[in-house]
Amino acid sequence: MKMNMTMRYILVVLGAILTLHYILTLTHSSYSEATSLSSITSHFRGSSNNEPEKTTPDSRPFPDDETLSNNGTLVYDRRANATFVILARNSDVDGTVRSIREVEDRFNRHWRYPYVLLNDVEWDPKVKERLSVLTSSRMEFGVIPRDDWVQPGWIDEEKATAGRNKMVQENVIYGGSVSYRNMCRFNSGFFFRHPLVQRYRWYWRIEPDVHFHCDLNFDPFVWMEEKEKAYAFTIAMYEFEKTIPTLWRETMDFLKLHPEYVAEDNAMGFLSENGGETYNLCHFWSNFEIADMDFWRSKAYMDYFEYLDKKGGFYYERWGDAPVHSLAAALFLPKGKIQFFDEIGYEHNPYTHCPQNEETWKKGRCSCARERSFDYDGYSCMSKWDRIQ
Ligand SMILES: Nc1nc2c(ncn2[C@@H]2O[C@H](COP(=O)(O)OP(=O)(O)OP(=O)(O)O)[C@@H](O)[C@H]2O)c(=O)[nH]1
Ligand SMILES: [Mg+2]
Repeated sequence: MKMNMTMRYILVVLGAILTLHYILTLTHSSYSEATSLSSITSHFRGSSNNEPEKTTPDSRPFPDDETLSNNGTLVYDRRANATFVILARNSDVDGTVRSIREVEDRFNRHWRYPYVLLNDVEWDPKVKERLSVLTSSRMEFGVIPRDDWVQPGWIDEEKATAGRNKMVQENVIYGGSVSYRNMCRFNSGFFFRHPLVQRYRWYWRIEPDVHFHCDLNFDPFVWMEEKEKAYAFTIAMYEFEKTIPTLWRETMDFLKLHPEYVAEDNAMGFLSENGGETYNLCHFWSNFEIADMDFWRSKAYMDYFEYLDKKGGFYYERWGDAPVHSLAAALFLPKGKIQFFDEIGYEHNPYTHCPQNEETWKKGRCSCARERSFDYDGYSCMSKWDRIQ
């Protein structure tokens, strides 16, 4: 009899609890969510790998036209397979710190794209430490294989020395430097094949001691991918003719061998005043580049680089990666795949590109003076770019 009373008591209490639970579930959605079976069991499963990475409010992009989808919600989870690439020496550490700090502040703290740093010698651990603290993004340090950097054995050293001496006499900047030539050849034909870079499709080249003057309110990698662009620049100018006396002729000879590589709607009008007979020396300033490495890895570009490399002009003359990249992009790509980014305020001593569009300049909170932008300086090639748009 006593057992029966106890049982009855327990059943009444249980019934009351269940009724209360049922009423709360119907009337309070937050109570219902908190006590649902899936919510309770998720505590034991741990967080799923498929969940999008949580971002702090601070790491979200600005809600502007580009980042808002049609229904007004933030779209910040689309990413490109992209990286920053920085070639630097250990002695460039302070300038590299300054560049990365600005990249982070103006853009990458929202997007968290990784960095690949490349060097022709081992990285100093102190340099790695100085650079790693600047970002929560992945940062990898690579050493360049020796054969991708040093002057190849088949270069005639006597001829190369004579070429350098001549340039020193003519006061050509870096005219006597072999390491500068190594750097130009590496940037022309090897950086995109480095094992640490190989896994990415898009890159943004950064140099030590450059400046980014504006907040970037959109992701240029995703934008370029969506618009099917392949190469982007902010500054275009004339090359020193003494560094590339035979580059145009060699390029035209290559095109005779491979007319199939020339794009139909190309940008020859940017490079030449006479339909290709002579080169006007205009090129994109390659210390800033955002580009699709599938282009550099294409058969057209690789054949072109191999052809130029065998001619030896990286050492007998002082061919820069800027004119080499520019000639290839302007001739092998339809001009619509090349993008001038007015939005990106950029400075590499002594020139600055500052957004000319006033709204862009304001929205980007730019620290550069619009009227001092290099765009229409006498030494700029922007007017040659404009005329083919
Ligand atoms: N590891 C390494 N990096 C180099 C070497 N020479 C140049 N670089 C890097 O290559 C890039 C281009 O070199 P710069 O010396 O800036 O050449 P530049 O931009 O034509 O000339 P500046 O007006 O002096 O900046 C920079 O990121 C340098 O840090 C080198 O010998 N070793
Ligand atoms: Mg530089």
